Amino acid sequence: MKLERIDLQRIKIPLKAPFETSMGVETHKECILVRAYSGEHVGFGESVAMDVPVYNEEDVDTVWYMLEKYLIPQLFSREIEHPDDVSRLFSWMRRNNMAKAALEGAVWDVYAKQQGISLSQALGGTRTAIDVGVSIGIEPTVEALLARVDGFIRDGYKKIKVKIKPGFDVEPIRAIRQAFGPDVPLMADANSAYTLGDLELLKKLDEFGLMMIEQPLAHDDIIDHATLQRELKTPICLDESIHTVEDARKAIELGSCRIINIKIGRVGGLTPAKQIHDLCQSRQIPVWCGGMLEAGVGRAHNMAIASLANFTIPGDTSPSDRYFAEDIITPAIAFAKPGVLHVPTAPGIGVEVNEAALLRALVEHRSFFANQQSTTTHIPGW
Ligand code: OSB
Ligand code: MG
Repeated sequence: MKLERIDLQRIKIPLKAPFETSMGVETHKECILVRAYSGEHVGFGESVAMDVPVYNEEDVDTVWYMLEKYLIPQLFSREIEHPDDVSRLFSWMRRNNMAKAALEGAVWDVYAKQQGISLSQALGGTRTAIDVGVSIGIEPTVEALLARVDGFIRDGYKKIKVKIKPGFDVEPIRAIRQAFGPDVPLMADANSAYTLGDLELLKKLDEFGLMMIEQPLAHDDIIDHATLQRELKTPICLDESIHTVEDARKAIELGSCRIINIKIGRVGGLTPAKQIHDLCQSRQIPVWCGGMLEAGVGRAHNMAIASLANFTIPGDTSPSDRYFAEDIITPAIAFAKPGVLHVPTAPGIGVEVNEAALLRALVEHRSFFANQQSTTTHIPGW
């Protein structure tokens, strides 16, 4: 496969409502769309880095920089046989997984379009429909949170995830259980807000029968999580701590978690995401697809990976209208029936970019051409 041109488009769209976590508050979705041109086909990718580096080390500008300086020139320098080659090609670069994933995802899409198959099929997905949950940010009051939960339960979401932080944890979880009963599939995500010093408090959450607690401890920890998991009945799910298939293997072997949240961007692309899925499947660790408040292109990629067999837990990949008044794809991603999305079957990501909506969101655009390489960047080993 030869790529002739790559476009980067920085976009910014308002969120319907602010999204607060223990890391901060988001009011807009800002990201980079990638278009990869090969022959008559165009593949799309979307970077999931946030506007500030609070979730991982990347932000929107570092993604642009890494793409422009290293990753695009390197992709132009080689003909690739298969999208699996891309993450291998980029493996010399430490981290910057979201930058790598944005470009790798666009190559996967163009590859699937060339083959005339859906991205789900190209990845070996077996599900035609996926169950989805919702991730609810920290609300100003417990009452406001209960109103949100009520609405999402009525909408049919298959998993309710609530963000917690010190001072907003046991009380809101207890209130949800009291209001909606023990059967609501409920979990909490702490985004690394606690330490082992909070053990007694975290143990209190055991009484609420949560599906799991996501990333309670430090973003770079798997040791203390293993200690904590031994003390808790509630399964721990790791998010921030898992960047590679090796991270996943070590966390599983240490007993740091019983579930893994897979985010394509966090792990550097669809190929590594699939590898982590396969490892977890072989170790009987269920996985689910996390979210980064993606716009439609990233959301379509998430649906494709979530169609793999071991994605047995509903993911955070809610429909477009949970986040945006206007998404940048058409048709917007919507429930086929309450709590269920149909995996697109058209070639590639199976959704079209709504160019008019994209122009309304566009902040910056740049095209790179394979035959106009001016860079002399030295890439080790290349
Ligand atoms: O920890 O899963 C997380 C959003 C941004 C950064 C980190 C996380 C999240 C979410 C939102 O929980 C998931 C979504 O609805 O996309
Ligand atoms: Mg999380």
